[in-house]
Amino acid sequence: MSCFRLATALTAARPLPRNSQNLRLFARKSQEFTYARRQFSKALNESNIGKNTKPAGTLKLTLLGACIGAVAGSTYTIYSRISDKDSHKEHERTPPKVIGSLPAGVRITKRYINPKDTSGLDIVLFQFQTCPFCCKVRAYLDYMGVSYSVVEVDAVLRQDIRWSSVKKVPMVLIRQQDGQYVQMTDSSAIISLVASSLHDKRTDVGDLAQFYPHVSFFDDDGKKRQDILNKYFLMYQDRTPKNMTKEIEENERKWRTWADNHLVHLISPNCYQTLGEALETFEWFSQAGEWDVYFPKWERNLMVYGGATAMWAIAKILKRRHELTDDVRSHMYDALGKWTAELKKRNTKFMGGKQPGLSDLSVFGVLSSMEGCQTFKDSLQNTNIGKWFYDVKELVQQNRGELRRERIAGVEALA
Ligand SMILES: N[C@@H](CCC(=O)N[C@@H](CS)C(=O)NCC(=O)O)C(=O)O
Repeated sequence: MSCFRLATALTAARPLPRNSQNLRLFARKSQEFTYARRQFSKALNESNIGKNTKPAGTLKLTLLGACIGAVAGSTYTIYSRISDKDSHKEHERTPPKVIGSLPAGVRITKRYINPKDTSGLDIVLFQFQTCPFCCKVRAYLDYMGVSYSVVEVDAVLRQDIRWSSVKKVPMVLIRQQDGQYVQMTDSSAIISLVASSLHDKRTDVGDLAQFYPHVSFFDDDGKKRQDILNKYFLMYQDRTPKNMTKEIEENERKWRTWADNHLVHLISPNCYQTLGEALETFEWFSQAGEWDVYFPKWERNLMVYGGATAMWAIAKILKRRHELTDDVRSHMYDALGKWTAELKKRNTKFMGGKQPGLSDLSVFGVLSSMEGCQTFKDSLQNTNIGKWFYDVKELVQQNRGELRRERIAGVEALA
């Protein structure tokens, strides 16, 4: 399939993460090999072998060189095999899963139905309402006026994703033309896939999803990891829109990456800084996610009190991991200042120009996840983020489909 071949080429052409262990290992071995070769030539020169020698000496020298070369080559190969025995597994490529039908027992919580939606997409989003990654996906779907169904997953028990081997949200199931569902994980890959599909309605979404395989690699600690390396790339194939310049694409990728790799990591250490703030945050989650509507009281309370305590403890680890100082708010203010300074420099309403682009929607999505938290209120007072945030919010809300509830705690599905 040509789509898949292009995906293969794209992934192969893209550099692996610069700091990945396997690249370093490869570089080190190349250096060792080059060094060994240089040492050998140097030894030859210094020993004067070959100088003023007769033809017979040349033959001997050639044989000697060949033998040393063979021994060095074999040793190097054996050494490589032993020390790098898993290297053949380093670039495993796992395409998105396809499942025959919606898993039994999946309970749709609500739907957003937009009568103007022409995407032809049938999307089921598994989410936690206030997870920043899920907020990003919703911000994009809402802004683009795409209809979708939501399965609100209980963050503690996670019964609604029991069928899936991936236990993280957001996750989507999107109906292919053959009636099967392609399962896409990772917020940025989901957004890129839907954006690619909106751009290219002729190609089956299942085929486009093949452009986003998980690829394995080793991280700095030698741990094997997987990621969707193409997740910030839209698959325009040979139909790149005229107004999409390389500069715009690169800038979008830069800020989308920043939202995922930097901004998002500032949220937990801020919003769960103290046990009190963690509880307040979870009460807001409960309110925003309408947990009292969708879950029985005992489950809601478990999520609020269990979640707040767990996150308060985890936030301390995250703060250390991301090397944040005790003044966690200042990191948030700095990040928001960086974003607004860039907008000012560009002198545009949004990073995407007159309308929000993918990076606006990603940054907005991440920030909207903490809209009811003290951190957000403090950020409004201490930075200039408010104007841009509410401008994006207005457009997202304007374009969003109509809400239709499907599941109420203790009540069977609404007609
Ligand atoms: N890179 C992923 C991250 C998703 C993620 O970490 N989701 C969290 C919720 S905010 C989760 O599901 N955590 C559960 C777990 O790690 O088991 C994305 O962008 O979707």
